[in-house]
Amino acid sequence: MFALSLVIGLSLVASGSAAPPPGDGQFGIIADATNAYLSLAPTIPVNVAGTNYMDTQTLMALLDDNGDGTIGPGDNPANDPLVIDVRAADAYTGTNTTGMGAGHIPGAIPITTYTYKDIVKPANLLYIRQQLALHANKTIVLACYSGHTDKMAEMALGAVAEAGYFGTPAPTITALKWGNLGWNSAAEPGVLAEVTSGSKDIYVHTYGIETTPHPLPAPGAYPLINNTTSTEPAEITRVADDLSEYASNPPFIFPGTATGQINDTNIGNYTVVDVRSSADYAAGHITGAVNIPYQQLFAKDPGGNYTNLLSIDTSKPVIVYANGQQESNAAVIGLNALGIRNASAPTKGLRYGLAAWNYNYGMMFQTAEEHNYPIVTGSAPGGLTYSATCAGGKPGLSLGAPHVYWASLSDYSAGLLSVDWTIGNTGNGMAYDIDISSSNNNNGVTPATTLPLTVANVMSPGGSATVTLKYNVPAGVTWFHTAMAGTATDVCGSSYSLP
Ligand SMILES: [Ca+2]
Ligand SMILES: [Ca+2]
Repeated sequence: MFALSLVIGLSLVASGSAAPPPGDGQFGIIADATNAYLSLAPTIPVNVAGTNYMDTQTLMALLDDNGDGTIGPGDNPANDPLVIDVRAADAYTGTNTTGMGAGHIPGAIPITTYTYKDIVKPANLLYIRQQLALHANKTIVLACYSGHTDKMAEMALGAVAEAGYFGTPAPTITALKWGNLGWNSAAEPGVLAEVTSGSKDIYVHTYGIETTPHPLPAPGAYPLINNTTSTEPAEITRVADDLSEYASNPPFIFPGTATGQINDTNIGNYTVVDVRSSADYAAGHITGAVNIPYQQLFAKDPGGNYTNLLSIDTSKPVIVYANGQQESNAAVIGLNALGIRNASAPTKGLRYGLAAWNYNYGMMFQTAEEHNYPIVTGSAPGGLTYSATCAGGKPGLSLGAPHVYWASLSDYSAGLLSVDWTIGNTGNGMAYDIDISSSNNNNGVTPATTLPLTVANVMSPGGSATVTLKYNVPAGVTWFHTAMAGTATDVCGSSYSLP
């Protein structure tokens, strides 16, 4: 809890000031955070080249330090990363009855809403901060079914982290290669079964490939990104990526001839972006596709402009593809977050990548690196406990001089007083989830605004946010004393109170 109080004199009467114009610069903030995250991604020399993965053997070695094949007694928790399972609840608990999940990696936590799409919602981020605080190894490994949807969660969380959400240094954020399928085939037998059985044919085509290069068109205008009035880079990025997780769902479009699918004859209705390397593009690409390698998508040109992003023709629906689907799943999060999409259709990836478009040109459905590492069932993380000390900086909340006014003649007649409060973070650590929970006043004044009232989801040191509270002021009252109480959390996920 924090408590803030001031005396309000009603002699001060003024009109409300307009909010500052939002939106300027939000594009650059989101693009830079996304690019910063992609620039961290190590190269892994397999069919997910250029994307950021931890393979299952590496994770097993971290969890099973003594190499006895089990995870628990005798192993050292100090180097364990925070594993976040982003599958549905029944896959995590092992109660799924249709064969899409038999349990989870020991120690892995579920996010509270059990969907990768909600990874950057405040409630999940609080849980992640609390859990990360317990881990000495500040590495987050996201794990889904088969290593596809976790790439969407990874891009969103990674960009938010690079925008400063967790403070400095940002935690390392990666995804588990092949997800729970690679960890234990019993944990997710569905995905590869559908492509290694007779149903494989419905995913594999021999649609057109060409080697003719297509230059990028002239760059278009910057989309206006105006999702939040916050000036915090972490919050601007968080809101954009949170919206994109839903706008992009599902993140792919199937090749095929059914309604809503793409094929040889209708591909010209789309802007197709090949995000593989220039060498891969030169060797053969989808007819009409332009080429922007994945890790250059969000980069500035030497002149400081986002030429690659703006060169994507959004007058038609945009399709992004690579050899597999991992890169496109990640890319669509960043592209839709930035408004790089057709006005009536979100940007999508190609389901299973080039391999599904033309089997001869992709690297499709090769035997996954499957293991039978231990899994556990039930709703608990699996018996592993962590107890590192979180040593992040602490926020310090302050109350700025209020702006007091009657917002309208009708408010004046009703005795409804408006007060703009500016709440700042004067500490040396990030503040989160800042709410005003109650307002206590004398002279018969009561709060008219419903409390709790959210002040901000994220506030960096030196940052501030303004909220308006309205008060019922009885006739004849010329001054009153007001005290507010509120709550906030810190980078460790602990509740914070002012001294
Ligand atoms: Ca360990
Ligand atoms: Ca062991």
